[in-house]
Amino acid sequence: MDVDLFSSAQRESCPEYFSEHTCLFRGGLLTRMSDIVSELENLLLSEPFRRVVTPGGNLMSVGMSSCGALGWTSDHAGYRYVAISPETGLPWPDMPVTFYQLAVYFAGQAGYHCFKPDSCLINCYQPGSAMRLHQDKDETDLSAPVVSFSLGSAAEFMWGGTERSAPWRMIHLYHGDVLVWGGEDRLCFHGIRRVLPGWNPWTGDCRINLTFRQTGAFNL
Ligand code: MD3
Ligand code: FE
Repeated sequence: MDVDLFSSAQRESCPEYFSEHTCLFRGGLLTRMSDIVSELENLLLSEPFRRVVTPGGNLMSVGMSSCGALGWTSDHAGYRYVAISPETGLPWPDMPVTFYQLAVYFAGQAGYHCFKPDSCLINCYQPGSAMRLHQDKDETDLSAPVVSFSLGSAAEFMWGGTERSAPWRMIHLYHGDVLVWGGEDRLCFHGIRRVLPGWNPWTGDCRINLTFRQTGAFNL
């Protein structure tokens, strides 16, 4: 049988493993970008990006929105998931079905077959914004993976170890990339060192990142 290893379909279905538990689907979203961006524009109308303060009192440079049953937030009292948006006083917008299906699809491709995300955090990085090295540990269910979608400007992603002081490697994340991580990598320190300058028709000069999580707050 003839197999064209260089067709885009083959490339998209071939992930790049950074470890046993973490893999990257380069350009995995490119064919679905117009659906994703129109869903995103629609939900940002009711839940626009807002900047939150850390428990230490620092205003984050990243703009945030959420959809799904729970949304991540932060204030002087701490980091947590809440069911009501502090911005609108209403439940977060529903997670668009296309988002849910794509996140479940890529989790499955990475070997995580029971992923049922109940939260999607949407981060907006303007030129100059960054996210310091941190661990994601506000979820109750740390056995579930996290799925991330990158849109727009490229970024320098720092991927460290389970100790803050461990060395980190840099991975560039580009428009359309999907990163899935779980298992023992779930508690790795990570961050965004910087967003590269650029412009594109989808996000202008920004980078938008969607992270899908199964918080463990519900039995889904
Ligand atoms: C974690 N967001 O929202 S997601 C966050 O690009 C967050 O907006 C970043 O960190 C962003 O909490 C990065 C991608 C990611 C990728 C690999 C990881 C997070 C990871 C590996 C281990 C732990
Ligand atoms: Fe994180």
